[in-house]
Amino acid sequence: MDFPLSLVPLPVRLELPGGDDFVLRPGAAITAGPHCQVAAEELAAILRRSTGFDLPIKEASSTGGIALVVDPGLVLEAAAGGPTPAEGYALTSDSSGVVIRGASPAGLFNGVQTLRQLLPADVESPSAVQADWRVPAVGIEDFPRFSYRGLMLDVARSFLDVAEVKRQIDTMVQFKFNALHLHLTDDQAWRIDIRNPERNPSGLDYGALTRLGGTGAVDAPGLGLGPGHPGFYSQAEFSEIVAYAERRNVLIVPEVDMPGHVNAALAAVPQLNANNDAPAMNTTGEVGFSSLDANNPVTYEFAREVIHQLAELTPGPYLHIGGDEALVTPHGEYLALVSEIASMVAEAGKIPVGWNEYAAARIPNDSVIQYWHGSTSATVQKTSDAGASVIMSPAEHTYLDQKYEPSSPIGLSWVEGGPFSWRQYYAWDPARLGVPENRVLGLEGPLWTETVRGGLQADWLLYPRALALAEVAWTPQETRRASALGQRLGQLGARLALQGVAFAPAPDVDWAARPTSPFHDI
Ligand code: TNX
Repeated sequence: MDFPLSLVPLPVRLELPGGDDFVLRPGAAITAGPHCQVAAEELAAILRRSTGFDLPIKEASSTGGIALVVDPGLVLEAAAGGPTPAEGYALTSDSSGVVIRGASPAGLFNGVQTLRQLLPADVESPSAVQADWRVPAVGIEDFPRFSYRGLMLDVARSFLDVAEVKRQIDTMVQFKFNALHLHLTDDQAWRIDIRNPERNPSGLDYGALTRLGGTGAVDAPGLGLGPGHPGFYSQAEFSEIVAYAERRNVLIVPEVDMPGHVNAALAAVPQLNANNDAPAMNTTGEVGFSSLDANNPVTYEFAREVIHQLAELTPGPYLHIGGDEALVTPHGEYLALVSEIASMVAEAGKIPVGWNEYAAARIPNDSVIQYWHGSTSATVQKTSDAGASVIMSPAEHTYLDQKYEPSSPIGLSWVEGGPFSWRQYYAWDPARLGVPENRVLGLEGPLWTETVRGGLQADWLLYPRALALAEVAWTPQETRRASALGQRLGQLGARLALQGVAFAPAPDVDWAARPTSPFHDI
């Protein structure tokens, strides 16, 4: 039986009772109970496109179709003894129909993604095709190991527009990722519109952040690539991304990187500099050369305004303030700046997130530390003394910007032990480095874009490695096997290719189909 071969992440419990398959036929309906409308519409949109069936969404129960239920009292035997899995679901199918019960709308949405993968790969076809729309008889109980399962897009070094970000969301959600961190600012550029506020004591022109800062992008001719893409999100566009993500159970975590990685802000807002002496925009790939000034009152006025506007645009609980690689910020000033900025985040009603360097500063007790590199001691200490939690992004297991092999046309290679195939991103446990499992919120795979030009090249570095990460974040550690994942990746290739995802066909996987390469212009 080869059907479970398309399931990524692998469910916690999968039973094959052996009865007849369910076959989806032209007259079938989707039955949606209370709180099921969004999942029903998402499922219907995919199924209608590829099957050509009408698939009306009905309230009353009918037979011979797909029934969706949200049941907050859902009991999963497979979760006995553990916490109530809010994102959990149960899926059963037999010849009479498919029933998906979610413990919440998010759980139901996850179950719908599993149903997609139980159907033939043609279900991902962009237009109607003839196929035998068969779902094997299964009993699935499923829930995530970690509640935070994220990817990061660095839209600062090279911009991805709203349509490209939405496409990335569409791709990631089928693997049950539920967080998208947007790295909105860096030395090279500033990508989020900040309005000039009514109360503006120093008369700063925030509009210049995007008017000038939005034109920047990385341009490192040494890499043999063209320049990065310029651009920025208006506040309305950012809200459009947030709403699109929210509907699909994805939390947007916006990042404004401070106090380092700020050259674009320094270039746009002269008052942030001593003697108003603004630097020129800088498009090199250098890191660690810029800093906000801890002794300049404008720094705090600026940071507060940016954080408050971003907090208003963000319904989710987290606001990421960077804190990495502030190599020219004197350490005492770094600690003072980060403490102050983190408390501004709390004052704006959000939980601060920062790269692990920031764990050395005084930060609110419920802060989140994103571990990427270097010493773990401050991170471990904050989780044990203060109750902080950790998002694991150890570079050697999650950095999606790294090359696959020395000959990869794009990707960086600074991380020790690289280059890295999907296997390396599968062979680790996020409960590590002395952080207890209950302090690990989850994991995130960052895609830095020094070498990435557009969404299809992003796909190439992300997939298949992000699939390994999706399973690390979801599936119990003891049931994961690399050889079994390799087989499932091969099957998933057919789906990704139909979706137009330009994944990298790893040589150690037997791919059912391959996409078009995104490198014709390199
Ligand atoms: C380090 S990871 C950085 C980024 C670079 C990345 C390239 C981190 C918190 N900072 O500024 O883009 O390496 O891999």
